[in-house]
Amino acid sequence: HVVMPQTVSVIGVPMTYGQPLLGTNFGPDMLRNAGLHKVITELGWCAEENGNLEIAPPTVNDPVIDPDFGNAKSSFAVGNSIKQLADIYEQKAREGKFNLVLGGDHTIGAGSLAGLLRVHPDAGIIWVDAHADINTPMTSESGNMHGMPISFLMENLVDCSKVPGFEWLADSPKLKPEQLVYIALRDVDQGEKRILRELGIKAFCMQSVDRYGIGRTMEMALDYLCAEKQRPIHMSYDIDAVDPVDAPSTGTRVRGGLTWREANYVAEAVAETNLLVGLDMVEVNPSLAPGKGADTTVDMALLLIGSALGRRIL
Ligand code: HAR
Ligand code: MN
Ligand code: MN
Ligand code: MN
Repeated sequence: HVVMPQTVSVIGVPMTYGQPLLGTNFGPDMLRNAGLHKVITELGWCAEENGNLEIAPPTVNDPVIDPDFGNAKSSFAVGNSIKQLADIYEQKAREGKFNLVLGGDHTIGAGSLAGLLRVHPDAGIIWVDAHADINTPMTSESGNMHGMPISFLMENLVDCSKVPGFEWLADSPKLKPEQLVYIALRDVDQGEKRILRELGIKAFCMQSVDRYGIGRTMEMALDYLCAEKQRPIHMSYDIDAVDPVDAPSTGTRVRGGLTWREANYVAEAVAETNLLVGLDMVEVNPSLAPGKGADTTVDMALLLIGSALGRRIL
């Protein structure tokens, strides 16, 4: 019963407070200036441009998390900003539009998922990333919130009412472990490994790509989410899933990532399901490899967006 939407709703979220490096805030405009709308319309979609959400910076007067509940840097600024994303994602999904969310750091994934789950509580999530982004404020060693967005959306993992800025998420629809699958993991913290194991979350790490190839890996991932019943899918694509050779301008590079073709194949395979209702493209930080490195990274991100929107080689 799921029909591919015809309009792509573009939402820029220039969030950078979920990690320590400035520059991820330029991601949305870099992608637009590099021809995002042309990519969308040439594939036969209508593009609806919503501009960038207003991201209020942290201030010294912001409430901070009680250390008894862990560390979550700038949670007040991050949480209040991504609440706006949850609301607009929900609205556009109800209108039957495809949500294309441009980051910004990966904290914005929590906003997309919150909005998505209000409309499609049974949606499937494909998280493509070098990292698992499922630290809680208690398990995180860095306190950087871009390493935490999934934990805030999981059932019974984080008490959001204890995290300033995230109170609104406390009574929001949550994810069950079986709704989530990872692709391309290769840098997972000890605490995260424990969470993945205890919750039984399905993860296809780079070793799976080595062993089975990307074709079989994606077949297994999509079967896991959709073999029993078709469900809407949201893909959250962290550009650092791609090998630093093809995506150098990002904050936490990890060697041994997806090749150019593997990265595109992930998006192509998901597009072929005709179940995709939303995509985050995050962690593009043009400031980190100015010039050629930034151009390469933006180009990669645009290609992945096109692949996810159904571009075919033949
Ligand atoms: N796991 C580490 C932490 O929590 C690093 C997270 C790095 N994050 C991202 N997100 N780029 O995928 O700090
Ligand atoms: Mn990430
Ligand atoms: Mn439905
Ligand atoms: Mn990452």
